[in-house]
Amino acid sequence: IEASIPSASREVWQKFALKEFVDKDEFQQEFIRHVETTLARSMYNCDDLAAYQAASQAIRDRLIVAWNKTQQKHTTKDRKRVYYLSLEFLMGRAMDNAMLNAGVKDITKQGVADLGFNIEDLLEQEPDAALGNGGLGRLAACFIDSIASTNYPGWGYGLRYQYGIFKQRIVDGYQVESPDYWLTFSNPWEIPRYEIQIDIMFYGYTRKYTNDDGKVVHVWEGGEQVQAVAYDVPVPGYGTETTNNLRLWASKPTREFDFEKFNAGDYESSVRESEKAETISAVLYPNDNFYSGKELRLKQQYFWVAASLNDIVRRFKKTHRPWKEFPDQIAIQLNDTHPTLAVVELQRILIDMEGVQWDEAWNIVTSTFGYTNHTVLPEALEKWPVPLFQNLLPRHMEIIYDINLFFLQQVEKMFPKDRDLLSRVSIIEESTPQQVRMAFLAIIGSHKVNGVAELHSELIKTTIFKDFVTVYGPDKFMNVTNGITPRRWLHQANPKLADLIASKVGSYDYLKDLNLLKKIEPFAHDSKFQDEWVAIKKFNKARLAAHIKQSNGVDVDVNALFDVQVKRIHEYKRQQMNIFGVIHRYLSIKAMTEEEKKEVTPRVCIFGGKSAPGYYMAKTIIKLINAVSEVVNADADVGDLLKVVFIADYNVSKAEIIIPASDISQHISTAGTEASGTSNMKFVLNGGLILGTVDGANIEITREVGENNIFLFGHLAESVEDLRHKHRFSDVPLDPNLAKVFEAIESGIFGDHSIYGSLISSVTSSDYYLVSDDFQSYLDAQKLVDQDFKNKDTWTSRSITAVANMGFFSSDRAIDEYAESIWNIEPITLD
Ligand code: NTF
Repeated sequence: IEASIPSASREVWQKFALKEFVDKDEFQQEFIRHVETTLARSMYNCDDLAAYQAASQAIRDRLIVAWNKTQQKHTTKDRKRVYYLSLEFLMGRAMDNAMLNAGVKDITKQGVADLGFNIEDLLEQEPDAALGNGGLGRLAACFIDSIASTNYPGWGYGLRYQYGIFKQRIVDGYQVESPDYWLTFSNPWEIPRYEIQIDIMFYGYTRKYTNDDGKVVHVWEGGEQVQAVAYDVPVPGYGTETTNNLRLWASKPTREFDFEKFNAGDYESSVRESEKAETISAVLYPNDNFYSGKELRLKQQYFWVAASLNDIVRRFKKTHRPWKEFPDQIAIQLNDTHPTLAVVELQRILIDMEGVQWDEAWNIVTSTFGYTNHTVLPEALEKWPVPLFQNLLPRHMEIIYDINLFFLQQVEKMFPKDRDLLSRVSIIEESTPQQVRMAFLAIIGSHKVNGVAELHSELIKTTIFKDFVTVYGPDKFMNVTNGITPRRWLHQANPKLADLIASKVGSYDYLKDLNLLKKIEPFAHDSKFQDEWVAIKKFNKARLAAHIKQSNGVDVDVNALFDVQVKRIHEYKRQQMNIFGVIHRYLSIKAMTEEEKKEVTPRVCIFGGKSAPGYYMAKTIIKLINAVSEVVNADADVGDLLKVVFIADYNVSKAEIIIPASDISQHISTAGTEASGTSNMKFVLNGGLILGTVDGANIEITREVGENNIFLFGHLAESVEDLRHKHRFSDVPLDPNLAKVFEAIESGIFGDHSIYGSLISSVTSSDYYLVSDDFQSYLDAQKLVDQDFKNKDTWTSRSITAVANMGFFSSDRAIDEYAESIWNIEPITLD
């Protein structure tokens, strides 16, 4: 308020208020101004990189004007906001998206062309903002796009990692990681807020005393201090002025860093200490669906949560409302258990700093938070050892004990003498050492818990969170099926298909109301429409083929069936089953006569994805794919009937090229293990069909597009436990086709077979992921794919019908569901 300009001076401000560029001329003016001032260059010294920077500065300015208007509006309207806390935001590139959402793509494209540049080349200059591992991080990115596009007041809070997910190279068939230092050139898409600095404390000790009013007061003192600095990333909505905020925190040394050492003349070690502060937000942990229990990770979590809550609480206090109104103004969504400390931190702020009574505070806390679970895999569930926790966050540990005590007392009252139940639902696991179960804390601290697809939301109620359904009843648990933003995953990735669809829908309105896709269904059998549809798929395949030629040196035939599996490499996602299937196909072709070969549907099997650096089995799978690729692609007997390609360094930008080019994509997790999957939705939205298991969102995709338009196979989730049990307690014979595949590997045709020993024995011994059990069913489904692909017209009509029925999978729909049933917020449109 003190910084507000007195009314007498406002006239001048208003006279020169910034305007967004509206046409090509104005864009070019801005572009040149940025080349000459921001970049201190000229027309004699402007390469693609400089041109990208100037163009993005011009677009960024535009976003900032809209951002300012939005924030002012939201502050004045003073309505409830949502804060989406996610340790990952896998944003990808910003420029194309900003142009599309702001509606300036055409003028920018023309504008740079006149100035001597090609927009495509400029877009290629931008590094991906790869601040996430996989589905969870990309979901957060789609969600903030949808929150802005549907005009909800909402912010994202995350960490500004200096190093995003590592870059992957393939050397001698193996994954090699190198750091992703994405901030080499200044990042035009962020606004540093050096004035927003928040002190964050770690370690130290707690003590309590009784104050003059006879109240017990808890204090947390001593320990290490670092500072959180805010960086704001504007998030433009599509076809609306609404531009929301993604606030990312970076850690910096506090100004008073180690004064003692400094004064004692130990300058060097004092500076070294201060540098340690920056390591907190330096690097993204590269694990997907895996918990690794590192102290620095817990530090990241607390650092981010404490900074975000301090910010949220500060904003709330400016409104001078009573504390009990906090949940009427604020909803906070926990993206997985990573931000669960926020529950404890808010309780601590309320009781220790603001003097609110425990019960009132706890009411406020639980009304504020919602928790989304994204996995049932036991190895992914966060459990922090009590000693580590206690040492880093002593006051939080005390509060957790109290939360647990009150919770267990409540359970005890409802189910007297059920000691077993008490120990099963306790936040503290009685192991050595004891562990803090973060998911349990998140459930107890939230008013709603949701899974991310129907099957998954049922599974959490009957397996990992069963006892909590007993305690709270079923209404606390719900489903919100994931979604994807059609702006990036249709218009941006596949502009030609977006245009063709618009020509039948009558406008691009379907990008805001994806159910309008239904309007193309009547054209599923229209031969002219089919021809255009096929031509676009071919164009996209040629674009990918060119990429493959450049990166892998392999020629692939665009008329072949493009079969794609791109996602993080994980045993549960079963890339091993895919490559075993490829080997089976290779052996079959090798055994064919020339006459028989004429009947084969030519295929290009495309793989991509990163393995966690410490995940031995996943790395072995990558090695096998590359070994098979080398042999198959060089085999003259096979020629164009089969090619195998591993595309290195799969990321958001590569996904935008790969996904529109698929005929078939594989989503083949062991039933019950893939919570939802979201790339399955992206592939179908781009006219590819799915080969998949009855798992995650595949089930709902089947319901929407019809079972004729998807290839399903494999055992159902309900049989998985029995099958695993059988493997443990009796000899289950190996699938005979799989046995032949293993023989081939062991014969050494793909090189040193000892490399693959553990991969094979994991199937032959326990087969936890049921590769052998599902193998025949998988081969049968593949055979059907081969046959059906020959019938071009039917295939194309299935592709069109599938796309027409994908409306449900817009992340706009998912966000509306969260807004309505968890956050209780409403859109605010700018007048
Ligand atoms: C992932 N979970 C799931 O494995 C995917 O199935 C799902 O689509 C995405 O979340 C988004 O909901 C995780 O990454 C995590 F962290 F929970 F393991």
